[in-house]
Amino acid sequence: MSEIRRPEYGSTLDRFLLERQRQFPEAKGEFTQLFQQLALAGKIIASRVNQAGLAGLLGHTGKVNVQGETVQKLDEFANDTLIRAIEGGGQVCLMGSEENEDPIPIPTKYPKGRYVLMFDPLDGSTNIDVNISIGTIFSVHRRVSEGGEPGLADCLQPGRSQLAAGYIIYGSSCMFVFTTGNGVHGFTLDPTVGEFFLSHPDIQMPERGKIYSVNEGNEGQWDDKVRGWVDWLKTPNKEQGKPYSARYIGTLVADFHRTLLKGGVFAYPADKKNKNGKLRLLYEAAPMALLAAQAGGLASTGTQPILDVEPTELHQRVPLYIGSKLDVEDAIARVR
Ligand code: FBP
Repeated sequence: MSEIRRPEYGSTLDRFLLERQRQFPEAKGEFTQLFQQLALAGKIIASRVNQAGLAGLLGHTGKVNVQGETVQKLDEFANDTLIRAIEGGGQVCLMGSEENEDPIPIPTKYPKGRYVLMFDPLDGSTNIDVNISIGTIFSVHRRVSEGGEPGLADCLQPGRSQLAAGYIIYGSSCMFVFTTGNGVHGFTLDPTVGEFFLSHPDIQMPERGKIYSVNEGNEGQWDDKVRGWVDWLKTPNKEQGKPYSARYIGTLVADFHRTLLKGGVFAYPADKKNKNGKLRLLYEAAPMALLAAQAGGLASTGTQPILDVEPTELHQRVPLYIGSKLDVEDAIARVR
């Protein structure tokens, strides 16, 4: 019987962050601490997601959030967990969440830091109760306002000025995937140890894929160009490696995670119902766009790079085309 090979454990998340920190002699460790708190929040949320059916955490709270969506119990739990994990650390001066209408101030009893944290506490709400992968998405900026209290302007920064972005996916395994502007790295949680270990160093997105991912149930709302582009992806063409295969999970984090590793294109176009698409710029599209760019991919609204969109509202939505560079370029050429 062949010997069971002990899994190769890469570096722990903490060790990886400390090694990165050493590359910046002026660093004070705030960034490292911020990531450690995000990881802690991720572990707590992962443990509740795993036991949701037993812990009475399935179903909704009866409340409706600023997006007009019914708030799921796990949405609320994840939101509270992130706020509590971050607010007392002293690295962040302001937060913005999908679940909160206004920016979230740091209680006066805690010190304020230099960073602004935007997050979608639990992405994929429609998949929570049916045991399909969901996730937490985050984006980190540096405070831009000087003196006094930080404000909305500190949240409304373009994607290109993100210092870091990432997500924690709660799926068949829990993974923490992020970039600090130096490549995209994936860590897998070993729940028996309670540690994230480096499992996917320096992820590179394939330049072209074979998968397209879009909610075709919205086809009736699309304009002719979007419909034409999706039909083109489905039309057999040997030279072009078509038709592409359809995959759609309905959780941005999960559809993006697959696209990051396997290539292809994910899209949530604008349509007659959602004039600006459905996904939110600051804590969904922009963080994913930074990850895509750092992994050699691309992200666009169809007319401009997501990273260049100047935000005007905390919860503004944008059309999103994201994935392999050549596939997104094909999309832009056809939907623009
Ligand atoms: P939230 O669950 O955080 O509100 O995110 C929106 C989302 O669920 C994305 O994860 C996903 O890509 C999209 O909406 C699915 O929308 P639809 O059900 O219209 O296809």
